[in-house]
Amino acid sequence: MRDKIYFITDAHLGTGPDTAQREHQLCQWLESIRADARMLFLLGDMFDYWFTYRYVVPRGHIRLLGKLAEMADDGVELHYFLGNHDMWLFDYLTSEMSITMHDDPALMTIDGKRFLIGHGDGLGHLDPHYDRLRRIFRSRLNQRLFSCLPQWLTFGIATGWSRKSRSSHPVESERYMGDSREGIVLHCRQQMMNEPIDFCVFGHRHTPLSRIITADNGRQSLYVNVGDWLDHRSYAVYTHSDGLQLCEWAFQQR
Ligand SMILES: [Mn+2]
Repeated sequence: MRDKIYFITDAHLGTGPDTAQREHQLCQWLESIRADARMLFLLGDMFDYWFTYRYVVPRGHIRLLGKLAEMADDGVELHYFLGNHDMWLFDYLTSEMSITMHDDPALMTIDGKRFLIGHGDGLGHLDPHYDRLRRIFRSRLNQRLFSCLPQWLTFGIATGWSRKSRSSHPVESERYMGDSREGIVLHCRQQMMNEPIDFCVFGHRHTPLSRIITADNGRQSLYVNVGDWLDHRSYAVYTHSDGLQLCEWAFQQR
């Protein structure tokens, strides 16, 4: 029966020596949920870099794309929240496999529960430098200009940038810094002031986490960070009977 809602995030396909293996395992996991998935939420940065041009798309990732297309054809409702590495997907996944794209976090009612779902970058406005960068990257005019540059150049810039941003991230950023210092949690707690939210589900932090968060007005919500498919092979699943569970995929061939 199709009654489960799955969340997956941050596979960063295209980077690291094990990228082909990660993609293969991701496809195995997708195959394992295919029969009981009602909805699948991809929370962003599934690709380490992507830019959809008007007539061409980047090489690679065809197994994942094929599997997602199969699932869409099976009737699974697919949603993609743009990450900071793949915000230039534009309408590609929508036109190929009817995936609903989300530029920003969204509040959705599923099974009578209120879900706040998103990737998670730039939330809480803790870093003005990043806010500026995000505006530049998301500007339609800049995107149009970027698409006019030769592709060998733009892919060189983007993959170099991506490698640099990863190596400059200190290990401490893995640690949970507390409810008032995590941008995503700050954002969730602000939203909870406006209305009750049952579940906040995000990615971007690369650290699986499930904890109750409390807004200043006393409202509580379950915050789940789905982790990543880079180091953790973690995912989240919601069912009516068990609520929202954070899981790690155990597979034989690892
Ligand atoms: Mn991210």
